[in-house]
Amino acid sequence: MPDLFAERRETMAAGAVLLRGFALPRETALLAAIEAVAAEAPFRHMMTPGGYTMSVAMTTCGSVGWVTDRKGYRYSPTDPTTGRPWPPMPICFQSLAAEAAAEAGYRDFQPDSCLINRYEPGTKLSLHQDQDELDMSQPIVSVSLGLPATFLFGGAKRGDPTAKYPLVHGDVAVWGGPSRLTFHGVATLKDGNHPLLGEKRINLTFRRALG
Ligand code: MD6
Ligand code: FE
Repeated sequence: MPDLFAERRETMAAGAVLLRGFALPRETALLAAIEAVAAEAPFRHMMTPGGYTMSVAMTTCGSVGWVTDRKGYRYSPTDPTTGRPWPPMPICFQSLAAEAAAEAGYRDFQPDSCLINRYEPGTKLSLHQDQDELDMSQPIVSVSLGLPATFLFGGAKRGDPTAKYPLVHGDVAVWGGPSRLTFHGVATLKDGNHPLLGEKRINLTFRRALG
């Protein structure tokens, strides 16, 4: 089969690619699914172990969800705000994640968790590594929706210089292998109004959290 996405693929680093516009054909289903998840497991601002409230609001679907509080970062099978299991991962999420991973060269990606991040103008995500997952051979698939953002992509050490990548509605980043533990973050979101999402950006990050 011809590689239809080749011309919209950008390599950020070994193992890390941007698939520009990959999620666009699915935007309607994705937005409906996000609303359904958030109706069951509302967005919340979690606290870091150091006692700071995160400016980015988060929720999850899948069998486990990433949570943080004064006790630390971990994956939890239940939503701490409701005590109930997280909503199941919608089929349109699973297929998007698996197809994007395959497009980037990672076969058989079966995420068990999708962290949903909601940014409003003025919010940001500080430089971090995603290191709470058990199987580091699995990639992360990250979907950007709504307002544009600047993705900060550093190196293996916190102090390494960071490259900046604009991420817009529909872009998908797939990130694994030698890049899996790269420090990264999102710069302060600028004001704006997206035709479908208004004054916000939503990011979905799919992970294989349990081995
Ligand atoms: C975001 N993304 O784009 C936050 N992590 O809102 C992440 O923290 C992230 O995009 C690991 C891999 C890809 C990502
Ligand atoms: Fe991350």
